[in-house]
Amino acid sequence: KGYENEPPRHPELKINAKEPFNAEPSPPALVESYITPVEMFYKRNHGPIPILTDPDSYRLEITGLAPMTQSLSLDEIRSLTKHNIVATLQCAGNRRTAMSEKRKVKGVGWGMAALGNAVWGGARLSDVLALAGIPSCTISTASGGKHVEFISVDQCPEEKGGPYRASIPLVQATNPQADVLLAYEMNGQELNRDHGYPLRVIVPGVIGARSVKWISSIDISAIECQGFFQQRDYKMFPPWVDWDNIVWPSRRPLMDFPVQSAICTPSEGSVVKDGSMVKISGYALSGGGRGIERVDVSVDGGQSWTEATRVQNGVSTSSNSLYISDIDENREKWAWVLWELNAKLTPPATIVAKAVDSSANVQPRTVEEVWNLRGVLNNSWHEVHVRSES
Ligand code: MTE
Ligand code: MO
Repeated sequence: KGYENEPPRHPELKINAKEPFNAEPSPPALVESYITPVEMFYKRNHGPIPILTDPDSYRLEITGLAPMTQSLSLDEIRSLTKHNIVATLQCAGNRRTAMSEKRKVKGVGWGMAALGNAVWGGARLSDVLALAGIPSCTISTASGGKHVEFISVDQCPEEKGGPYRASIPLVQATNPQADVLLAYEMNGQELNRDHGYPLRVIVPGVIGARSVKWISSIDISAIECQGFFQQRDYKMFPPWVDWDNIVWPSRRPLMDFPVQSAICTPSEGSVVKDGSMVKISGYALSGGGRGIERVDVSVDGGQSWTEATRVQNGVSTSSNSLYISDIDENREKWAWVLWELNAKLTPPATIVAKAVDSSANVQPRTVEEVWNLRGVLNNSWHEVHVRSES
């Protein structure tokens, strides 16, 4: 079935599906460092990990409605200006299990750790597309190309259309400020097989599904990608749409993710001493380059709120500082915020967190408001319940 050559993985990852391999770290481990170590980074796959072990024979083809076609070697891509962008990749299915607990949804179950923050090193997609004769900030090419489709080599199940692919608008792909990368490094190391070796796309601020791994070609097209994951998945439907009345073309593919936050410590169901001070910590992020304005935390189920403190505002306190110093300007734009609050708890208590982004978007209060049959974009207020001893 093609799963004989999977790479080794960290034993502490929680496995949500084995074949294809889908796993996430524990919430406390996730917030231990601002930059997520590669081995603790969530892994989300739709098929076996392809074997692309010969970097010398690798070629990235650029085809379609571009002034010129291209066939680029890894060395040619590496010879372009290298950019280091700190960006949080988040799966649209993050927190799906909690949505499914309210009403069953379809898809691999995920806790709250289907995301990670890494330093991605690579060439700007806009620089690569310039080699095919497409200038910066192009809405349409002369021959009518308006979308950039990324095509991979991994074999997804037949009914899901073979090799994984996805597209983004050409204007975003060619906008240097959108920071779309063709990455060959993750946290200063060569990209590993799980995360897309030798080359992957990183579309900052957008659901993980568009950041195609193991990319083999780029097609400039008049229409958006017609593949399964763009047209029949990763779309958001209202709560009243179910499998018997779904009309896929009625909704657009998901792109920017919404404002999100979660409590990573203490863990759900923890025992705490009455009146003790407890450190509450978690993450917050928003899509589209919108930063986090504020994170509010409540220890009385949402009746009163206190603003949490940002603990690592992009300046790492750990050994990551080496490559942090190398990061391009405006480095907070695409990255999460880690936050904490010391609070006195009187169990039983319900801890709640909600974030506000720089456009004043706030998380919705309940899962019901955002429930959808595919279980995507659960960004409802996150709750953790703590209890007293005995
Ligand atoms: N690219 C390919 N080729 N195949 C895939 O299955 N999964 C996508 C995206 N790119 C996928 C892919 C999804 S849904 C997500 S969330 C991210 O990769 C996960 O990236 P990661 O495994 O590096 O965390
Ligand atoms: Mo995803």
